[in-house]
Amino acid sequence: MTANEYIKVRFGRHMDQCTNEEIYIGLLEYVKDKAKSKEIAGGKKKLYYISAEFLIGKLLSNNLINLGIYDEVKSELEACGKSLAEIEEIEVEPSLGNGGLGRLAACFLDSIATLGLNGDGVGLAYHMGLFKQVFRNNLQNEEPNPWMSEHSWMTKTEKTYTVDFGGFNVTSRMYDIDVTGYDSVTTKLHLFDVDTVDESIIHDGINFDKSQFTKNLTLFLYPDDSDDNGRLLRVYQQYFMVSNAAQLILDEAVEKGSNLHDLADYAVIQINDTHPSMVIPELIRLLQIRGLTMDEAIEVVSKCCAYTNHTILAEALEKWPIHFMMKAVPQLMPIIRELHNRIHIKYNNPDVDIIKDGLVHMAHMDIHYGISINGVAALHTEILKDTELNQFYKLYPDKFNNKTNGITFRRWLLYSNPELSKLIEELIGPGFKKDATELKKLEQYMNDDAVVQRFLDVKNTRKTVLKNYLAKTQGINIDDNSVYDIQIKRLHEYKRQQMNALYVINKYFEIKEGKKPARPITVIFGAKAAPAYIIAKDIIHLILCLSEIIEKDPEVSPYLKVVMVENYNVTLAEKLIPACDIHEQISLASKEASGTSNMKFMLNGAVAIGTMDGANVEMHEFVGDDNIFIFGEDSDTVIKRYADASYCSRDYYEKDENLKKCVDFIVSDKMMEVGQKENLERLYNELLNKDWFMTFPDFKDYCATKEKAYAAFENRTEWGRKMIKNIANAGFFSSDRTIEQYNQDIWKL
Ligand code: 26W
Repeated sequence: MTANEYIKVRFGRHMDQCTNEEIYIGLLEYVKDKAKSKEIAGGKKKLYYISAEFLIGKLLSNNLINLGIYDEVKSELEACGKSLAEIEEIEVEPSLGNGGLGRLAACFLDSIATLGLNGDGVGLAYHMGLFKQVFRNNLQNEEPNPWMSEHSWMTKTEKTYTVDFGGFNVTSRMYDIDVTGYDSVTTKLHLFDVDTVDESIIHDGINFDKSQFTKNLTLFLYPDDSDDNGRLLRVYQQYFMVSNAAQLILDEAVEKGSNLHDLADYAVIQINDTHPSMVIPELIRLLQIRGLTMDEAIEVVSKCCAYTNHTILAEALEKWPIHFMMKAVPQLMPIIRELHNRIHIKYNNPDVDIIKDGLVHMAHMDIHYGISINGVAALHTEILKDTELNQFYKLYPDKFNNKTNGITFRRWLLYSNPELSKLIEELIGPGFKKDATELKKLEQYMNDDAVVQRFLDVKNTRKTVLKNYLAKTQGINIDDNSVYDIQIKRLHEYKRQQMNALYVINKYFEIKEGKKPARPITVIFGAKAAPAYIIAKDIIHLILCLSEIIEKDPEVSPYLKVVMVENYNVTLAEKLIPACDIHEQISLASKEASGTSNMKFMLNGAVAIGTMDGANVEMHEFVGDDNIFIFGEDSDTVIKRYADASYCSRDYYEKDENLKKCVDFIVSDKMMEVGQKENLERLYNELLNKDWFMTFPDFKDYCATKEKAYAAFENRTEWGRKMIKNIANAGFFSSDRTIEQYNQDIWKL
């Protein structure tokens, strides 16, 4: 049955007589049916990828591509005078993630299904997901972001479990989303929810009663954790997630014939950061209930679990107070104590204890009672081994391994950039769609100026697409002849959006002083700040104020524009990345575990300005000095400076006239006219007295390197060669490669 025929049966009308909403609903159901008829991945052993985030993005086009019916449906729509792009606008993006970690989980699911591996995702069905970002008076406001509706990709299942908390229990329900592999089998994303969740307890933006756990359990992703009730709710959420996962894992294993002593032959569990770590004691608890001794249960579980670390920031390594655990999940504490005691006796080393100073160190539990611990880029894994987790590395050198992140090329090339995809296919054939390393063949065209011009043409096409999209959706007008310089990622001081903003101030002064750039510059930011992260919100305020000042200044606005897109999400990323000329990967060396937008940009022919951090290091290795703009201090220098506590931002400020001028501008009269005194002064003082992520030492080199990049951009043919070099070497960063490595080294499916 074609989509057209399906819709005719469903609505009793031909497609051209249907509204866009009806067509969307029709296509959703049509695709869900098609997915159901595909073969489901099978096999004795199954991977459970447990994650608090799955930033899956819109699914209609993605599924059409993976099921091989994208062109067919697109033509059917066009024949009725409809466009797929318009229909897609009806779909609401589920915001079930913050950033990299959640998007990585989504890319991994795509690759797992595409490679035909037997692996499912397990997470939570947050009703509101992450907040929706709205700008008012140059400030971020947070609003609820509802995405569930009667017509959604989730399918209600009959599976329900009882989850016990201290003093009460809830009944969960499992919802499934089919994960369509590209020309392959399907797998599942299982999202758990409770019927008692009550959206009506939300008031004033995203506030709600944090103590009513049955009503708020799956209401929001990462509810505000600035107070104890918010933090406690996180524990409830995490336990709810893993208790459901553990019950599902045991049920499925038993169904396939496991006697539970041999669970490791049936299940392997990837713990995505520490949010699902309680799955370890929960499985041990459930196995004991099902008849295993404590010794047996610990031994079995220790063979099933693997942990991925996604950050070296100390504050993100979760440690839960014992009194939280006693309140929310008292049944786990005796088990965690037992796990702790065994380690304490065995190693007699407080550094590797699980319980310390009344806190349960989740990562420590994962490392002792798991088969593997991995970092997400080569440098990151080395830093874990050498410093952050060195004590553990000494105990278990064989457990440590690296799995450099990757991205799915289906979404980030075939779908997001069909023009580029088509050009590549014309040049090297379709093989790259299944084997990303074939992109390397593009290097043979680097000296063919006619081909180089075609890559530049594709980029220009995509720049115009972005221009039109931003005009239509956000009322923002950009000049598509300008250079697009883009930084999109969670707002965090270590990612150093503030350094980019300081550069904008520097450029503003230069233009004021008559030094005009060769071509207009459009600096684009996209970022949400965690609601309780004050300085991050101040940085957003700074950027929005700069945008307004520059826009209103006729001397500067023809040459410089600052754009902060509202409510940055996957859908916006899909438009921004193909259009980008220069992308900013300017984290303080040693702090960005990997970064994954850097890979998406590279694949789409943008050139990076970056520090030697995260996966940038590997990108640099592939493309060489001429095709990436590296600047700043290296991770050894930074780590040393933290260790000897020798950094004083004021010294840099006082010695560097230009830096001082830019920093002072934050609290200038001009800024005060459009901004809030309190926010701007707070940010100014933070930089001057702390600058914990060391923007000042890198500032000068950063400015000089940006000038170099902008100058290089003016030699269009040479720039085109850089673009091709980047695309040709992006193959390594396919998540298919990453997943193959996980499977070979850890999962062994
Ligand atoms: C306190 C709980 C917590 C802490 C950190 C929740 C969520 C986070 C982040 C959102 C974690 C995250 O997204 N990390 C990113 O993971 C990516 C995938 O591995 C990496 O590419 C990024 O470098 C890393 O910041």
